Amino acid sequence: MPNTKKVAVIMGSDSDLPVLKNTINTLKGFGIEVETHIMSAHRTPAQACEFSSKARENGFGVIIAAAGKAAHLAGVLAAHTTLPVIGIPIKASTLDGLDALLSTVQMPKGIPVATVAIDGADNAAILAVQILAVSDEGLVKQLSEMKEKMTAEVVAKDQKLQEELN
Ligand code: RP5
Repeated sequence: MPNTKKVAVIMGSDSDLPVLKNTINTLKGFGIEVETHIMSAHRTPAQACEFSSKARENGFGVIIAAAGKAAHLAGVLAAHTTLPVIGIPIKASTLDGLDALLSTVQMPKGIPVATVAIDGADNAAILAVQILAVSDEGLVKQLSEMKEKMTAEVVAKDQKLQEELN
């Protein structure tokens, strides 16, 4: 059955957008419908909770949440939904994103957040596609093609290296 679910891309601030553009573009490359919002766990907590509480009935399959510093956005969204939530810790402070990584990944038992690398915009999108692909063979095909392309690129780079060195 083809995927009809949307992916929500939520960021804590417009300053996160440069990183999130990769997430949005990668999702769109797979033909996924994306809805993007700025919502903050701290500055607009009511809006964030309202969005997450209604996300499933509003047709979303996955929520991606990106935030920097004391990054509570992904956790707060996860607290209000049964949808899978993917967290992207953003490098936005003098601590180089380690603050956001720990805030996002160290969730208490019962409220998981699937946390990708600091600024891991592409992997967040690919993981969301893999979740939706559980019930969509078209997405499975696209993911397989992406992996085959990556493999071919690395093999070509290795061949070039051998030619240069030998
Ligand atoms: C976080 O604080 C945001 O997600 C952003 O990464 C960081 C800085 O936000 P601004 O001060 O640039 O709005 O909540």
